[in-house]
Amino acid sequence: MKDDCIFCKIIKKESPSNIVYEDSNVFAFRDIQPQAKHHILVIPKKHIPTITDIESNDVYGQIFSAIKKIAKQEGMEKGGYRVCINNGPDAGQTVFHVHFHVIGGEKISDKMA
Ligand code: DGP
Repeated sequence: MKDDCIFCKIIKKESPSNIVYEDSNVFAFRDIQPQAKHHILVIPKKHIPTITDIESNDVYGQIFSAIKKIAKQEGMEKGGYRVCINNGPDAGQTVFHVHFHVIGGEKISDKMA
């Protein structure tokens, strides 16, 4: 945990969030600026700044297992959804605690950039 990280504060419930899912390694909550009907941020509980800093592939397994459950829970399984990561400042990463955007619940733009 990093004291000045907003997502660490959200995990610790020191800052409020709309929680969608939680297990021992993964936390998920609704994005404050949704880009579609459903826009959920799925994050490792461990503070890792960027995907470049991920040292164990276990993190990806834990995250994608959670995403699969969340998609079912949110009713996005059938229609599909987008999973994206902004990695680093050029890609628009603004919060330096790894987060996977899960976006769907409606037809979304096919533009990736
Ligand atoms: P990115 O640009 O990929 O780093 O995305 C950061 C996302 O995090 C952005 O879509 C807005 C969201 N966000 C930032 N601060 C908060 C917060 O305090 N609460 C919630 N729910 N979302 C936040």
